[in-house]
Amino acid sequence: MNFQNIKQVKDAEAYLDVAFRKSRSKEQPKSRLDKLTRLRNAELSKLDVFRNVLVDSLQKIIDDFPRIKELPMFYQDMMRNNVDLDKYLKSLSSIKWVNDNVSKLQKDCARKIFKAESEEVIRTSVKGFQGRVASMMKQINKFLDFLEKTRRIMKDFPHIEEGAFIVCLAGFPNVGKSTVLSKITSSKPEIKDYSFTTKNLNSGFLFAGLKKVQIIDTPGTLAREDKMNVIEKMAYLAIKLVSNIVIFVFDPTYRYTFDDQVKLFYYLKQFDKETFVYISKTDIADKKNIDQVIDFCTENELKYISDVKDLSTFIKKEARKKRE
Ligand SMILES: Nc1nc2c(ncn2[C@@H]2O[C@H](COP(=O)(O)OP(=O)(O)OP(=O)(O)O)[C@@H](O)[C@H]2O)c(=O)[nH]1
Ligand SMILES: [Mg+2]
Repeated sequence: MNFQNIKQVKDAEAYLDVAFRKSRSKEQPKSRLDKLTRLRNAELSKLDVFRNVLVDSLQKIIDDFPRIKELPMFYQDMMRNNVDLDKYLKSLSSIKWVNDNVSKLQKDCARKIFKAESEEVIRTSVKGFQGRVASMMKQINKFLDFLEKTRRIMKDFPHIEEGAFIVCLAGFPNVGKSTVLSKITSSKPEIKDYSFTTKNLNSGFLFAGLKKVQIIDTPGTLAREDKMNVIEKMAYLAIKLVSNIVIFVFDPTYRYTFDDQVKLFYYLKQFDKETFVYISKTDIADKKNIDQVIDFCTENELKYISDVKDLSTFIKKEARKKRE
């Protein structure tokens, strides 16, 4: 899925401006018809262009935004997690409402123009039509604005590569997940020495032979089910719905305690994914802390790795295994 192709949603005035401009610039063929007939023809064709331009651009918005139920489960949950879905549906149906009405009003107006026996009737009919359309567009401005905000959220949803072997990096904030991603793929995530640097799902790729491997760097989470925020939920969705394996990044410098990290490790077990431990920051951590993490892994028969090159090799091996 790639939501980056959804076009920017503009405000009501912008759509009206384009429709007016294009209808005004519609050239009228020279003719020897009388003045009233010429005006009638001119207004009818302008009306047509106006309707077509407006309805087409609004329809593009409706077509661009996906129907939730048609999305893969991961994106359905991402939408539920990040977007007010009632308002989303209401926004799209309000645009459809305008489109249906513009077409209806245009037909009514065209009928009046056909029958009109004076220039004044033609002009007032057109004005009345334009006034109604402008007022409907004004009514949906808040929905257009909402959809534009939604588009900006959706465009940051990660693209999940179909058929790829998906690895999620999980763990507490600041443990070094994004650092791992930057070292084993060409991705350049933001890396900072404070917690909650990553606020979205970053991802990068590597190859295990011909098999594509997608590494997803999730935001740090805190193993607190009751107070989970939207960003933490996003991390869990990726683990639960798209990952083949999880690499739990364990930080032995203990900015977050050993016990807390173990608690999170067990919390992630609920997603029932094969989980391996990567011990980060072995260059600066106390040896006794590193040993404590190693002991924990050994006691629980967990595969652990503490060198980033070994991690990359291990992931490739797992990806190849899944293909067989
Ligand atoms: N010395 C050393 N520092 C590291 C290592 N891995 C990460 N760091 C540092 O730890 C800090 C946090 O690293 P990040 O990779 O941003 O951590 P994160 O887990 O992605 O953090 P969040 O996005 O907040 O969850 C940064 O200052 C990194 O430079 C490591 O192996 N050795
Ligand atoms: Mg990060």
